[in-house]
Amino acid sequence: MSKRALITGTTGQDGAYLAKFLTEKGYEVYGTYRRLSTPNFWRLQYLNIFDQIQLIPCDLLDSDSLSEALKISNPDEIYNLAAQSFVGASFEQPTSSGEITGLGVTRLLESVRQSCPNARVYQASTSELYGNNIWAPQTEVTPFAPSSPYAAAKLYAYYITEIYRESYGLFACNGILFNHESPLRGLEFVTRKITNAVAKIKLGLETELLLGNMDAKRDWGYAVDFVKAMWLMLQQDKPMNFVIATNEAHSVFEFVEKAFSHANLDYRDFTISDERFFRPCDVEHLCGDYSKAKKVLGWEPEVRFDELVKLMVDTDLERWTRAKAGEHFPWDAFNYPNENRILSRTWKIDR
Ligand code: NAP
Ligand code: F7E
Repeated sequence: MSKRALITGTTGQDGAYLAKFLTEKGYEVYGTYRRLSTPNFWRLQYLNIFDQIQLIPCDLLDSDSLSEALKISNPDEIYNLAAQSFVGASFEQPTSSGEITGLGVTRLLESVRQSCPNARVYQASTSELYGNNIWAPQTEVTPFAPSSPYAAAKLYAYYITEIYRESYGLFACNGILFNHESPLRGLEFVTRKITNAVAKIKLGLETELLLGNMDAKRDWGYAVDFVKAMWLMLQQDKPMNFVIATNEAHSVFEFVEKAFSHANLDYRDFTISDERFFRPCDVEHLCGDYSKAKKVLGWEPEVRFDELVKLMVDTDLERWTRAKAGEHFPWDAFNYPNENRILSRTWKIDR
């Protein structure tokens, strides 16, 4: 009999790639989605797996819907990927970010404890937990020092996962994943914001790219590599936490330079620093040591920084070329508003 997996947040970047990965492994895949005024299944459609996933309406704010999702799916494995995942937005909506990204995990774990305590749980933890601490590269034992409402909510989620493991014997793992990107990344995150802008500029559809802190360094990997590590964690004999990273840090500036130069453009002609895109508090340098994952899971990243930048630029160029030619296909950028028109209290305008 095939294994059953429940993915919360299957409409997001990782949820879509993980759903594809598990479907290919022969799993029966159930995915939760939120009721929105406009449906958001483009990633599942883009990967051509929409028809292979059983969709369940569910919200991390709503315990009943979580219990129902567990009852319907009766899962062997649960991947909790749902979250308000954008650090910038967590400064604008600190309370709801805490409710969803922090307390939402308790709602899920409590439902698991009550209705399917033998299911294995993956919790999407993050390198943002390390914040601006002084130790690098970061490992599973590096102290945490969160620097945003998002990171504080994820810290709570990390510890409640530990507590349910220790107190009730749940098989629950924290995957401490460093930034991972792809052509399915949301447009508000810096990598995709850059590659989408490069493609538009190259095709004459845009003239500038406004950015905030370009000195920040991140350890950027490829989402397709990273979802495999989530699955590996749940195949072990006992539940453990793992850092998943590439052990290379690059600045936003380096990403910009490489993305423009891949399209034969000079970033200096188009890139503008804009106060509005600086965060009230930013994490300056993250770099992960994935030795434990390599040793225990046999996991290593396959796609590195240069290849990642190129594949993201190439995909956005191809999409805008197809869109210009009048083609319709599942995609997000066509409807995305110009970010410059968004007003936010975290943006430093005339204060
Ligand atoms: P993402 O693209 O933003 O996807 C987040 C998912 O959560 C979406 O499906 C979203 O649904 C869903 N969601 C949001 N609020 C919800 C709620 N109240 N109830 C139920 N579902 C809700 O994020 P991602 O990049 O795939 O990341 C997956 C997880 O890994 C997140 O928990 C994130 O915090 C964590 N993480 C990500 C990274 C990274 O670099 N990508 C690194 C470390 C950890 P809608 O589509 O309806 O919005
Ligand atoms: O920012 C700087 C920004 O929003 C990266 C999430 O998946 O990874 C992600 O969080 C850096 C920051 O990702 C702009 O200030 C400059 O220093 O792409 P980001 P993030 O904040 O690292 C972690 C691991 C997660 O867990 C999260 O869920 O880029 N930056 N200028 C900018 N960032 C954005 N978004 N937009 C700019 O214009």
